[in-house]
Amino acid sequence: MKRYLNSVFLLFLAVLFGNVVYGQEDAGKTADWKNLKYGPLHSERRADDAMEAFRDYGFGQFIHWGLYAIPGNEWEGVSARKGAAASEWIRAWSGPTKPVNWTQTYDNLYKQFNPVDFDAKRWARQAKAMGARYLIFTTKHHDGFALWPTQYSDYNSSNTPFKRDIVKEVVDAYTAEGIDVYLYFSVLDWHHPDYQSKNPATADEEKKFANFLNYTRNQLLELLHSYPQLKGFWFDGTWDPSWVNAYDFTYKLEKEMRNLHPGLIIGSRFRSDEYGKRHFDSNGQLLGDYEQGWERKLPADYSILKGNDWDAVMTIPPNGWGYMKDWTGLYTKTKDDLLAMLMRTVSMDGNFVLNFGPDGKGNMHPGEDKLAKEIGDWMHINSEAVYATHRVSWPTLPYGYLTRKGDYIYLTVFNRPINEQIRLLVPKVANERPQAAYLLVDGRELKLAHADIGLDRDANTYYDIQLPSDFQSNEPFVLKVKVGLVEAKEEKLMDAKK
Ligand code: FHN
Repeated sequence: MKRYLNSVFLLFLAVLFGNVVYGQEDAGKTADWKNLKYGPLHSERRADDAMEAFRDYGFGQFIHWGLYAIPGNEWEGVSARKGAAASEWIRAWSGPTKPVNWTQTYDNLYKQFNPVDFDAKRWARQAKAMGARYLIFTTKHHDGFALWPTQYSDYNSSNTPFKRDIVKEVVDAYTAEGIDVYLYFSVLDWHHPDYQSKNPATADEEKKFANFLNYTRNQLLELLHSYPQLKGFWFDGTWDPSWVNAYDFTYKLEKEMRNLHPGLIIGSRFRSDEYGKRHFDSNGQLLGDYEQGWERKLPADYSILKGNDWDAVMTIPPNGWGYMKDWTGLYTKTKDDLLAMLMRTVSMDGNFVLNFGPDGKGNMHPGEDKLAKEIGDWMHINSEAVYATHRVSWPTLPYGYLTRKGDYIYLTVFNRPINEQIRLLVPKVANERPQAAYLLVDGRELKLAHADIGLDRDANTYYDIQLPSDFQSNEPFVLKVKVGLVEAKEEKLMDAKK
């Protein structure tokens, strides 16, 4: 009898433990894919034109603009660096440096919002010259201030001295330049009275948060209706328990938006599954069309990405997406830093998105103008190695990054070898081999030799490209290699018997 009671008790513990862990954390135990009600809306990798265009961008521009541009990460000579997590978080300034009545001051900034230098066409021309193929633009950041005349909140650009519909001017100007537009939308909304971070716990909280969810849906459908040129949403501020637990609502809203706007592209930040999993559901499936997990950092290697589409969004200062007036004392990335990040990203089938934070008058930071020019000059010569290229399944090389388009493989060289010889590692199992090599910048053909070195047990065979001594460059340069089906078997000297 005692043994029977023991086994019942143990079974009870197992059930209790299983429910607690599985139900709340599902730590270690993953849901059965077939049983997930709120997993991905599509399990297949999208192959439609809109998604193929997304994969071909390579390089994009992010713009964070809003009321936070007015202070520019400081106020009346006091820097917010020690008090705000980032320049666009300045409303949440805290600690000893926080100005008196700061939140009230911030919430009245809209009364002085009048970016008289704002010219979306000028921004779009600059982005075009820089080589950006798409734009992610902030319609509303965490402070809840909308840059379009939304009918669902008075806290918007039409109720400022500026009055204009900024989102429309940006969408129109960039679209006219042939740059696709994605709209950034923060779910997190510090201004809306019914927003709450924690999961609603009372009937009143549930009623209020339901009202907030409805407001969010209304604004998103309004954006889809008002700016039909948009290609996708870039969601943010979706980490709070209140939104994470609204998985039934967000699942249905994603479905509704996709039905209203065929081809719409939504990343992995929008919603969670019913176990609170974000970006990837409880079975490791990507939630959304591409992974939005890389912000101010890049994956160490391709395997981490599991073959998913992805983007990497990057600030020029270490952090801070909104305008920062003062860059002194900060390491701000150079053109070569950013080009290395760009080529590393596209070599792993991602899109690299560089952030700009215009000031309160509508001008880019001078440091941003300088980088836009420098990057644009480089892209003007080398963008063939970026646009519509994809990952090469050859071993990575110490010299730089490999990308591929059709029968050409590009090597963007950042580390020029002392011996002036670039050695390509070509997997022996590959059915194609290098046939010719060129210097992209001037098209000259380079000496290419198959370095067939005897009894190597290597999985790869080697091809050497000789760099011309009369070609010197103080910036990254691109080698363009024609590849073709494996050449006829070369006459091999008889190897000495083993
Ligand atoms: O909190 C935001 C932040 O302000 C900024 O918008 C970045 C951009 O990707 N997203 C959030 C931080 O992950």
